[in-house]
Amino acid sequence: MSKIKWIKASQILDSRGKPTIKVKIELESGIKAEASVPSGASTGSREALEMRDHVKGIDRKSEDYDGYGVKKAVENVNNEIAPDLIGFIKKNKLDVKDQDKIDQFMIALDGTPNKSRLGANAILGVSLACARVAALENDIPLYDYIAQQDKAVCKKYNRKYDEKELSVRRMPCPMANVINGGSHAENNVDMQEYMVAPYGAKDFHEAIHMVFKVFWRLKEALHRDGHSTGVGDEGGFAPNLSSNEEPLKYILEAITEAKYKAGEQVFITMDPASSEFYNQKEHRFGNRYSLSDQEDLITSEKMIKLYAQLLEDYPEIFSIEDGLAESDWAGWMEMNKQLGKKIQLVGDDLFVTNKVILERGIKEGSANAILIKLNQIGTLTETLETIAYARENGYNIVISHRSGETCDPFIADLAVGVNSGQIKTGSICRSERICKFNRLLEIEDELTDKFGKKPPFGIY
Ligand code: 2PG
Ligand code: MG
Repeated sequence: MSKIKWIKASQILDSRGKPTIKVKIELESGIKAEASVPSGASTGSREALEMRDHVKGIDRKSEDYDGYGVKKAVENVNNEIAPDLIGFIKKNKLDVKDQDKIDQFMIALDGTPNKSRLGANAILGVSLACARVAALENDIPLYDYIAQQDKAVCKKYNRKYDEKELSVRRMPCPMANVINGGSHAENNVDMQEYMVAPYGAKDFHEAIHMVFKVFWRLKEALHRDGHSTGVGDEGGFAPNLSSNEEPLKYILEAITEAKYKAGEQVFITMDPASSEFYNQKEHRFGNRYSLSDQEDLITSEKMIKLYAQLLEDYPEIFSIEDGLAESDWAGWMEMNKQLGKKIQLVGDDLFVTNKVILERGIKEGSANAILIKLNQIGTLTETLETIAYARENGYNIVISHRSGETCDPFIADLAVGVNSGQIKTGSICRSERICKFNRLLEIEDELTDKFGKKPPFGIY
């Protein structure tokens, strides 16, 4: 394995037109790779720090890119991380496939608990570029390289590793976000994501075809009723609707029109992203959630009741993510007690891909699944550590994009590499979402050619 020749970061734009980081890397063998970092809008407050150039106290509009620039993070890669990491690798006779040591070095170099000195975006760009170039140098697909790293992480941290299941690559079922609301769209729907998930598909190709059918039948239904079919940040439609329940009616209609059995072949999943409509300061007897179709602010108990009612009315709902806010730990415990046996309850803002925070959730019985976003924690190794811990504790894993994306399909390989069984990467619209689906279609073909049969699909 050859040594790293150079690492170089630059500022590019994400799918919202806001700056983000791209990192390029070249090995002495001449092999090159690159990785780009995504960015969230409804971010959890405990996420690792995404470094932006905004100077506190200065009017944003007077700054380059309204203060959203990532030049400081780029400089941190080019002036500090790159030279120091290359020196560290040389000195310790390591090479680029020592992912764990590379990531641990950057964590120590940063020296803060949330990567706030160098920026999680700077560190993650380097971490992912190293993984990709190491896979290329080894001449193996990125998903196989990630699977090797997964196994190594399990060994290092003494986590359970199911050889039989994890040595065979599995395709994830997509959760496709066909109606966007909340902070991902300019409409009046409070809840952020209404998704379709074809868990009943036999393989990934069929799953995408099912999503296609439902997406287009949905567009026709919305158009028929005079609703806008313009799309939101993640490529789902973003119409103004009369309630937070109406998207479910439309999706159900679209599934039926597409000639699929809802709740058997195609399911509904939701991400209300409720931290976004949770009022930290409001007290009034614990009434803190504000939904525009409710008369007043409501309590966690009332929120749970609303979900329980939705599940009665729409038994096709398979999964709810961030049904309660990131700080509402007591509410989560109660929600999991009441609903956790019936559906998948996914912690996103609640856990922020952080193993230490997940430990609390597991102790308290907060949820039964975790959303995994690389940039919430900031290195590949830490992400794999959280996945291994979640898996060992019987949690379902959902690999996720961010609402601000690039055309880097890294998460497609990550989902296959760790056999997550599920991936959330937007609707089948907008290239930054489609490129992940296209990569997964390609991976399924590759695995089918290699083994002479389709790989397993979905949750195991
Ligand atoms: C979420 C994500 C991705 P964001 O809440 O799950 O859909 O949104 O990247 O804006 O945090
Ligand atoms: Mg979420």
